[in-house]
Amino acid sequence: MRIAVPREIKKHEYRVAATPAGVHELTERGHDVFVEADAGAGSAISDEEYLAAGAKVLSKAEDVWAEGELVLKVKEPIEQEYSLLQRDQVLFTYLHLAPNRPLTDALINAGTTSFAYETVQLPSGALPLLAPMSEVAGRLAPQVGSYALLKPSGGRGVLPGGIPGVHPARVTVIGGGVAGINAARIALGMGADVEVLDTNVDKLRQIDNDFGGRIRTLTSNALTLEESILQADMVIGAVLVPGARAPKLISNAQVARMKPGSVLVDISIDQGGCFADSRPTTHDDPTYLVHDSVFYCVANMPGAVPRTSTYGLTNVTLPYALELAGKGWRAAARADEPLALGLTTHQGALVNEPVAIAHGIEH
Ligand code: PYR
Repeated sequence: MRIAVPREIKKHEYRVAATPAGVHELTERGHDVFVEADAGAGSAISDEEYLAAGAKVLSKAEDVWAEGELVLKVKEPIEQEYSLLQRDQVLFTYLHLAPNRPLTDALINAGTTSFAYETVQLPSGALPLLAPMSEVAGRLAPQVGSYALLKPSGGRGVLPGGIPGVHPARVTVIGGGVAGINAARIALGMGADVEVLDTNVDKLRQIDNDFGGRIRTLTSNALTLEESILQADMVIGAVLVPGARAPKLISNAQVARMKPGSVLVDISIDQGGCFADSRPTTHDDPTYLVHDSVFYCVANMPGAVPRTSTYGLTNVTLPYALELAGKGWRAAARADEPLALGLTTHQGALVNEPVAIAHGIEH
């Protein structure tokens, strides 16, 4: 099969969808791999490494896309890429369509067969192609949140770990999934006073066990959540309903009552965000004020640590890419139910239920 790996062009997106080792695996199995020049540069991978692994390196994005029976990407296509989508093409990437009607329409109109990384789901409910990026975003959240907490950044001027004799920062993590646990772990490591809320008591039990009670756990409901965020210096939103829009858990009126200079980091922003006032931002202008609180809503947080993220992501996507390339998408999806759950659009139809519901489209 002919496989295309374009360079990512979303703002400050430096990841790439295949490493030289991945290209080597694909070419060893007889596939032709076309990588756009400089696609790996942001992740410190050179064109020479791809060439040595058996790829053909092409300089123009249009030529790379045109070659691809299977296109491997990291981020959802942005507007400039809509015209490159083809009917007889399988696109394998993050899509996050629930909050993105223009891309949903572009995929439907182009007739592209698309599989979304974020809805590939194991019978346990785990999301194997989202997990490593949830780990990255979760671990990064207290780091960027701490920077936003600095007074010169507009924050409250609180050191996460405090010092002897002075309180540490209070950090509320909403959601005890992969992103939430990783956020809590790093916030705890910084010395903060950390509380995790989730509606699933089993998850809270696990966190309590894993951290020996050093992270407080609370069953989430509207009142408990409000009490927690009103005490917090930093709130990290890490809630996810696979494929669907994130629920809005903190209102504008509640933000008005939060501590001045408090920081809210919305890891759920790719799925529309879990705070009422969240709107996507970029790495070069990551924050904005709502009342006196600082919102951080960068939609591709892992893009800031591309070397780690590229390897973390491709470790888990490669086995699926090998299946898609080796068997063709129909046979691969028939043989692998988790992969089948990633199928999102096909020949002008939207086949993912949560996305269809989010847009009120028949499926
Ligand atoms: C990202 O890592 O950017 C996702 O979209 C999950």
